[in-house]
Amino acid sequence: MRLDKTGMVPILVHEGKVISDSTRIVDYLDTVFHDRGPRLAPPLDTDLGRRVRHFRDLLDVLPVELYTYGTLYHPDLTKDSMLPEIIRREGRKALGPSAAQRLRDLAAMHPDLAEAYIRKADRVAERRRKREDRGLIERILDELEVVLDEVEKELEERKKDKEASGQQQWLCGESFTAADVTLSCLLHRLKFVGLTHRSTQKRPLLEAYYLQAQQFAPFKAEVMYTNNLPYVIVRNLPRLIYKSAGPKLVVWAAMMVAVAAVAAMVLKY
Ligand SMILES: N[C@@H](CCC(=O)N[C@@H](CS)C(=O)NCC(=O)O)C(=O)O
Repeated sequence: MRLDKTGMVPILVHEGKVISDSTRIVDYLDTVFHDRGPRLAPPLDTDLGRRVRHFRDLLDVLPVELYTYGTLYHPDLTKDSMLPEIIRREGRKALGPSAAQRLRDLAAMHPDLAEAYIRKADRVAERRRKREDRGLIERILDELEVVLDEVEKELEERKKDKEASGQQQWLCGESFTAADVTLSCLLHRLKFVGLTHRSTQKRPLLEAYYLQAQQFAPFKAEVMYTNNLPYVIVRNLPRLIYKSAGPKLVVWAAMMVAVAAVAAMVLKY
């Protein structure tokens, strides 16, 4: 909330600069680290650059948050979700009226941020109404399919390019661009929430694209694990313990591990 008064994530902090919104973050990284590889957003006076802009405009505005949380309230719209029912139930609870109350409590605890917390609390009810609106969720999923149909058509062009050049292709050309950042992460999220029957399952080139993304080293390293719930929980455990029990418990746990490790070495276990 201190970093961005809208209280939305993701936020990037780099060398004291605060950048929010994933589109702006990708543009920032592309500018600052432009010498590290092909541009994520190539210049607009090239075919590649124009294509990337077109597909970013189309994909970056998709309501991913609503696909994720809307389907928590309407699980029958999903198939083979990777979210167990207990997590869905807890998710619905966490997003309910208690969320607004928590934000109001935080407003009271942090007077300097009170206005931002109250504004966010006011948004909670509106967002809940949207998530519960089955007609709306069905409509945005239908709209998603229209966009994915256009993506599938574009991938047909890339397939021809690949046949002609023998080079591996992404959505807009040979390099992995900002449009691919959005598309690969979107497909991964749709898989997580159980929406492959509306995306990759009925579009063979999109399916092949998703498989290719999963083999792509940066995706493998940074994104792949996000769908692995047990791993995500274990990875976040120290932070969760720290948040709920404070630093003391973490220090104690670290000391116990250190003592156990020394004992194991001494006793040659
Ligand atoms: N277009 C934004 C969307 C970000 C977004 O939807 N963030 C959600 C992630 S769950 C969020 O922070 N929601 C909290 C809120 O709306 O208060 C982006 O790509 O950065």
